[in-house]
Amino acid sequence: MSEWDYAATGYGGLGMPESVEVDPSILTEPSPKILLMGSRRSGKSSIYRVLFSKMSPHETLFLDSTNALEISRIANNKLITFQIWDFPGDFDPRGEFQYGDAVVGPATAYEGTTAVVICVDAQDELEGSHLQRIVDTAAVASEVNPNVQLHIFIHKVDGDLFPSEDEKLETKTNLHSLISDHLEENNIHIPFTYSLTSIYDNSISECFSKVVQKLIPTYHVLENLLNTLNSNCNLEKSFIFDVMSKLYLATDSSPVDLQTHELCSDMIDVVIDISGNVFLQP
Ligand SMILES: Nc1nc2c(ncn2[C@@H]2O[C@H](COP(=O)(O)OP(=O)(O)O)[C@@H](O)[C@H]2O)c(=O)[nH]1
Ligand SMILES: [Mg+2]
Repeated sequence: MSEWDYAATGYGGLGMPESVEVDPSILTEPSPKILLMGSRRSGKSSIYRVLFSKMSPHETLFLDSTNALEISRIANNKLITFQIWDFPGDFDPRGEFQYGDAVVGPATAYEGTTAVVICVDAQDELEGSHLQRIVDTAAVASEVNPNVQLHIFIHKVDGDLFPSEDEKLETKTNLHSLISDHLEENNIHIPFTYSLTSIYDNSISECFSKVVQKLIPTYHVLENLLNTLNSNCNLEKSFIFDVMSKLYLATDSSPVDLQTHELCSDMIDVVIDISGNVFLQP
């Protein structure tokens, strides 16, 4: 299999088995990690499966809950090479946990190039215990690794509860101040990014792209190259996409609007469909 082939191990690519195989050798690999944390049913596994195993959003309704840590390798190309750690909801961020026969502690989880994505269910009340878990995660992650990147996904901003952008922005403002006040009270001064996400639209792909971009050491070089490309070729906007996951790895320095991103994403599907048909012709 070439480095450009889809290779999310544990799934063996585009299949949808029930669980991801345990492979303790993954713990010693130096690749960057994205840790998916957050309360039970907040949507962590759905995000992973929609983005990386091509599960349709509606199929996630039938996902079993995750009982133990699941780690998958994503290795689509040289820039998109990382591990995704999908945690069970009741995980204690300060404690040790079992991965196969290995016991993994915070030092292993948060060390190296690591992004922590904490999912918060926007359709549910944020309970005190969940708020405390966010604070504990931030505290222990930054103790172990001051360079850890922390992201809050205010997730499930779709359906009847969010008929317009106004409701989404109001929820974001409320949760942002609730979480940052709580961090402040606990003397934790670490920057978080806050994003509004849903698996039912392009927002999850857009926001996850930004998480991945921060793990790419050459991101600013790519950004500058795209700026030069735009001015030399008179382009309005340019992206570098990973075709398999449809995440964008880089874009020029002008702001991204969701519609342009969505259009590019749809065009990738068209190109894949057409090229599939062309190459399948005898
Ligand atoms: N409305 C809505 N439901 C979602 C979204 N993401 C996940 N879900 C649902 O949330 C439930 C729990 O998802 P799951 O991924 O198992 O949560 P986990 O326990 O955090 O891994 C499932 O029924 C999903 O269909 C979303 O963006 N919007
Ligand atoms: Mg899960």
